[in-house]
Amino acid sequence: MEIVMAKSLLNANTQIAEGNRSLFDGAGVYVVNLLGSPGAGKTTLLEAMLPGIKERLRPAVIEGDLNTSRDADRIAGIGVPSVQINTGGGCHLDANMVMATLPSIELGEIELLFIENVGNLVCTASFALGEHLRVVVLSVTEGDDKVEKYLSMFRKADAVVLNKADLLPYIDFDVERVRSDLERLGSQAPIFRLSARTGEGLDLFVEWLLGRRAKDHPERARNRSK
Ligand SMILES: Nc1nc2c(ncn2[C@@H]2O[C@H](COP(=O)(O)OP(=O)(O)O)[C@@H](O)[C@H]2O)c(=O)[nH]1
Ligand SMILES: [Mg+2]
Repeated sequence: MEIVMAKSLLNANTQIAEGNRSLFDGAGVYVVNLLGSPGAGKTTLLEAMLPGIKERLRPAVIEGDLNTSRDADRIAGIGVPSVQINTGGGCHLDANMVMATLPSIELGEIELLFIENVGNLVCTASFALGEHLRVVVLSVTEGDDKVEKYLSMFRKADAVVLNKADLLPYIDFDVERVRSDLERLGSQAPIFRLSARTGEGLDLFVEWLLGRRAKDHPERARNRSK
């Protein structure tokens, strides 16, 4: 019984996510679901990337959090439109929450939308939001064994950001282990080793991200880029 209910819940979510995706596609908005543990550096990564990105495209951010609007405030602080979704304790965003937020975002005015999911490597993996790309942020302080432990999350990742690379000299973290664990999963996801704090390695990731947008939406990327 529980399994049947969980399945129909996920099916309903998938349908709403497909509706969101059509809206995004119709408006020419490329959407990135940013996932990872609490404290992995998702918001810091956005703060580091967005000043450069907004010189080239019009971005916006949906921030998912259990209770506060702290992350949305941080994004607004760098002059990028941001909307907060509070899940009221729920451990993941779902497509319905994103749909309910869309009236407060001018889709016609933006080209790139980041959705920072609730910090969690488990249930966030199961709920599509209508995104084009899934990026998992794994910080080196979390340990190099996480790919094997959170298979579903990493299997669905289109890219893995290994954040806090500035701390690598101080801790035991085997980057090759992450690479080989991903390969064993059959994942094609590129790994971007970077530091959102120092900016080391950030440009490569941003260029890859904007390149994926141009590849997935060639017409719109050409017509709507400034
Ligand atoms: N040393 C270091 N600290 C970082 C880096 N990125 C984020 N942090 C710190 O990690 C903590 C959590 O970052 P935050 O962006 O709020 O994580 P989130 O919960 O994933 O959004 C903060 O204290 C950040 O300053 C990094 O690249 N290097
Ligand atoms: Mg955050």
